[in-house]
Amino acid sequence: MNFKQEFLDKLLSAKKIVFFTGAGISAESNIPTFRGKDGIWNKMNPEELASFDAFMRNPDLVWEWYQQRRDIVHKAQPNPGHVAIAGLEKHYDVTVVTQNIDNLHRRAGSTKIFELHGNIERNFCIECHTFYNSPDLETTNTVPKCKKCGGLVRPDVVWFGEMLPQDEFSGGEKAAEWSDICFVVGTSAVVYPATYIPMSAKRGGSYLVEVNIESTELSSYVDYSLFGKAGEILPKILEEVKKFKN
Ligand code: BV8
Ligand code: ZN
Repeated sequence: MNFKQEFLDKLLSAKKIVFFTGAGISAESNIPTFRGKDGIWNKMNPEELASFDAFMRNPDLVWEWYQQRRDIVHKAQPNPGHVAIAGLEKHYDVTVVTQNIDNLHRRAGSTKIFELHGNIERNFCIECHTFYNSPDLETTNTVPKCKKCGGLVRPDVVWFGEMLPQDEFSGGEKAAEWSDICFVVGTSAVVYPATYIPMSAKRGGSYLVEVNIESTELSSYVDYSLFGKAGEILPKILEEVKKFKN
């Protein structure tokens, strides 16, 4: 793959790099995306399941949907895209700001991660906020009850209409603002306020690089678009870096 010289120059001089990622980076780990042709939301619209109202209306249905997704995540492995991002930590100050709840960046070895939309492996009681990691819950398909107070236990993910965890969002935003390069990988860039992150990077003077199999809402806004699979492109970027950084 031949990268344009301007990008290679940026890679050479950069110190801080941010990866803003979405479901597309986990597609090659066989985790379905949200809005793609195989998207999980093609079969239903997100507000139907990924909202507190939906959970209160039908807790067993929403819990079962997350249980199914957790099973997929447990079978999934980090792919070369996740691994390349972790590998770049040897050469740069790398921060991952992800919309994904699948824990694959952490499992790939990334150490600085802001999870804007929570993590499917964590759950909490809606009454007393006791936290439960998935393995501590008997994995039934009916919503678990809190061992302390009997309240309903929900996934620790950000549903539509819910605030993002403030520390995660502001931490990700600050990393983006101070970054030299901000990669936008595998996201349709339609969900807010998450999509403000790459915009903060641009405002902070960062060089914006999009990695996606197709153009998105952000494509006209980035400095450089790399069309292709994240699992193929990101390892090639790591190879380039190794040429001049070793
Ligand atoms: C908020 C966690 C307000 C749960 C998710 C009506 C009511 C309430 C709010 C709204 C509303 N209308 C609009 C809003 C705002 C709403 C929003 O942005 N809606 C969108 C749909 C318009 N936002 C919210 O509700 C947020 N909260 O606004 O609160 C508020 C304010 C103050 C006080 C109180 C409240 C909360 C948003 C978070 C929702 N939770 N997930 C769960 O996962 O179940 S969002 C969900 O979408 C995932 O997190 C996902 O990551 C995210 C974004 O999707 P993508 O990651 O981009 O995935 P997608 O499938 O779309 O795209 C995949 C891309 O990858 C594609 O571009 C594809 O081409 C590419 N690709 C595919 N394969 C590859 C690839 N690229 C590279 N390589 C490949 N191999
Ligand atoms: Zn409780």
